[in-house]
Amino acid sequence: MDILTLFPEMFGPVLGTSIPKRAAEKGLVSYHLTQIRDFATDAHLSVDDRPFGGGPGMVMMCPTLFEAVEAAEKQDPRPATRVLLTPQGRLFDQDVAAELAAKDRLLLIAGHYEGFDERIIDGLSPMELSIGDYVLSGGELAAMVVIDAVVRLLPGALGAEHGAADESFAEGLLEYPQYTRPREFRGMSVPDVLLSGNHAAIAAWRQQQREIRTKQRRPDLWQRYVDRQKKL
Ligand code: 6GU
Repeated sequence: MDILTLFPEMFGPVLGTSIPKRAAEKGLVSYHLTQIRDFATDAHLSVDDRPFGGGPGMVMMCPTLFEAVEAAEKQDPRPATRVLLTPQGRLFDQDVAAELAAKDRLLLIAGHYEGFDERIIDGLSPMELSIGDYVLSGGELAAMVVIDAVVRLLPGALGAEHGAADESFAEGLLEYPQYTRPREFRGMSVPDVLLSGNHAAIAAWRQQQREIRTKQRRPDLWQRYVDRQKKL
């Protein structure tokens, strides 16, 4: 997996912790960071400039980014699926994560500043992804969100006891409430059914809780779930 960024130092702690770190240690993925500024072509090492036509902010320039992408892609003969992080992109969700997890090789481009010269989109034809309807200072955090969600779907990334298949969103429903010791805490107790040892009753309760929660909290997900069930 290639990551092109002006702030490679932001990625170290995330890729070096927890599941992303373990996945790399297991050889399921490797991370190659490219500093976009290393490919600046002018004396000032410019990566961005003022927008033609005026307006606020700075725009990521074509030459540096094209050079960086081409240099990174040359390091590996497999063609890369290019992903550009931008609030203009398709909304990232679990389905997109699964789609990306199935790709041979990913190349993520995290920009900073107001935006990208449109010829970056036209010339590199990346998949454009947004992680939600809010504004971040740059694509770096978004790239890390995408990496984490994708890497944990790689076969073997999670322990055998914990598959990614039966998680929230995999089936389109939110998770059921969880409890652990102690049975009684500050006057709050654990639902009796979970202590009953009746596995069928527990499964039924959990499914009911998932449905109630999804209906109440995420009517959008509930509608999609109902529509999917109808088709099956
Ligand atoms: Cl991908 N980039 C930026 N800059 N802001 C965002 C985003 C991406 N997704 C949501 N907000």
